[in-house]
Amino acid sequence: MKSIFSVFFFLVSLKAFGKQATDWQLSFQNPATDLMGSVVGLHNIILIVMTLVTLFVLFLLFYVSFRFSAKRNPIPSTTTHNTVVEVLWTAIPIVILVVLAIPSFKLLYQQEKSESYDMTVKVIGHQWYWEYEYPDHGDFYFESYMVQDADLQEGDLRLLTVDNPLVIPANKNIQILITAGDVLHSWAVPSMGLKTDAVPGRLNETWVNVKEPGIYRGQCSEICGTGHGFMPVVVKVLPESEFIAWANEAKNNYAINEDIKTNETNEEIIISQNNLIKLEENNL
Ligand SMILES: [Cu+2]
Repeated sequence: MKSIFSVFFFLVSLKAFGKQATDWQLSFQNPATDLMGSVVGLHNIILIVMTLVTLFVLFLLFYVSFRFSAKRNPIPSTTTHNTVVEVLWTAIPIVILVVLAIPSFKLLYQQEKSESYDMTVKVIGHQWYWEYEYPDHGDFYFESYMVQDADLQEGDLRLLTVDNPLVIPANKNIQILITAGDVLHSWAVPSMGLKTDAVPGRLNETWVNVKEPGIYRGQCSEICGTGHGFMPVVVKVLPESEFIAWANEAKNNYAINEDIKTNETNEEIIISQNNLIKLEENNL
């Protein structure tokens, strides 16, 4: 028995490592945001309530099977109604549901919006990669593809590594706008408590404030075709100063929508993979 407990605690302690799913992980990943802390808190409350309810019902089942078996209760009662008991078994579950609904709705609203935002990023799901836009930092955008098995470097996580992660600063309220270019996707990072559907033609909103810099991982969580399992989400959280440096560099490295606007002759359009396409003037 003791060894079972020690294995259990070893497995529980494993989840303290990393900001992604780990082997033999039990329960949630460590919360990276206050929001995820609240999600775990609500989960724990509901788990306790439902365990108590289940145990109570189980006890009743065993009790009636024992107490009112044919052997112990040869002449059954013919009672069919009991108003007090019927009111109780209707009212008590309603009270339990209302009590659970209050923190649950509070959390739903909290997940949807923050009071103020320091910056916005836009996430667009495609078959089968993510696209990230930075409207507040020069309106550049780039695409985030999974790194194929053959190209993985030492230490890279298979199916959870991308060429260009989403980069955001730590300890900032970041508005995340989510949509899709083709079919339904869902942008999910478990340790941040985020899972928002990416719906074509609709702009969904969520937000995040990550406390610690690091690499956080998630996956597309809405089945979107054959590549569904191959479009991981990787979020790199940097201290603010490093983020600003990154954004300045990224503005030059990645496609710059501004160029399209400011280029009067429209001779060059930079596409997202940094290839220059020369377009004939009469084609435009
Ligand atoms: Cu998808």
